[in-house]
Amino acid sequence: MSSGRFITLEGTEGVGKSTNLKFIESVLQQHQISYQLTREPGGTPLAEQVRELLLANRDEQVADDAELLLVFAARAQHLEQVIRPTLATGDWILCDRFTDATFAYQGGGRGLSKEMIGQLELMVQRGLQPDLTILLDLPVEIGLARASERGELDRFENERLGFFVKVREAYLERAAADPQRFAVIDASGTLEQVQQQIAEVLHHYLESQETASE
Ligand code: Z5A
Repeated sequence: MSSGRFITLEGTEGVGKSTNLKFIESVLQQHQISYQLTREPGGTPLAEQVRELLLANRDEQVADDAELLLVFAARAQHLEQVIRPTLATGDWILCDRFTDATFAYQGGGRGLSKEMIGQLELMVQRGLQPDLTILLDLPVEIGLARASERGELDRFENERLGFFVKVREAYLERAAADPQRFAVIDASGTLEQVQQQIAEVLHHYLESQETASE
């Protein structure tokens, strides 16, 4: 049985990831693709506990290196328990954030070195990469205004505008460096306009997979 495909969804605060994940699921279902929806940090009971540790507001300052290592600890567990076994059955993985978020938040936002993140990536992923990454892109001010409609803010959401500007730049830099894997979606339009773009990306990708398997 051939390996399943690994699709990730990324973006800064308020870009509409949760809203559009449901749309992506509906497209996969229309194509009768068997998939598992999961997220990072999280995706297993242990990794979800690490997520709680990472997102909680606390009086103690969290060291940037500690944050990075927690992210990768959760990822190692997620890969071992969910991502690799699922892909091995031929099912697809649809993952809400993955390592591009680490390069964007811990690399761009916190200023940690890309080389150090890359070393952890190699250790934990051993070469495994998403097959397709959909990056929802939006000016930070618009995203923060959208997100402000939500309730209490977590530790990341409490960051300042400049942090998210650097996160966005890091995402766009990664997308530019790997245009084969990334599809950058302009998320500033209406939901219908955004979903039209996502549908085009997915149809193109699904067609390419069908052609490859013929
Ligand atoms: N993190 C990290 O630091 N390092 C890592 O390696 C990883 C993660 C993996 C939790 O992620 C945090 O973990 C994250 C980075 C860090 N922190 N932040 N920020 P998360 O993915 O769980 O958190 P999130 O960014 O808050 O994701 P979300 O819940 O999916 O939010 P969203 O993108 O803002 O999506 P939304 O709730 O669907 O949309 C926001 C609002 O906009 C909502 O009211 C929608 O109705 C509205 N919306 C959506 N689309 C539109 C359009 N087109 N027009 C108008 N309004 C819209």
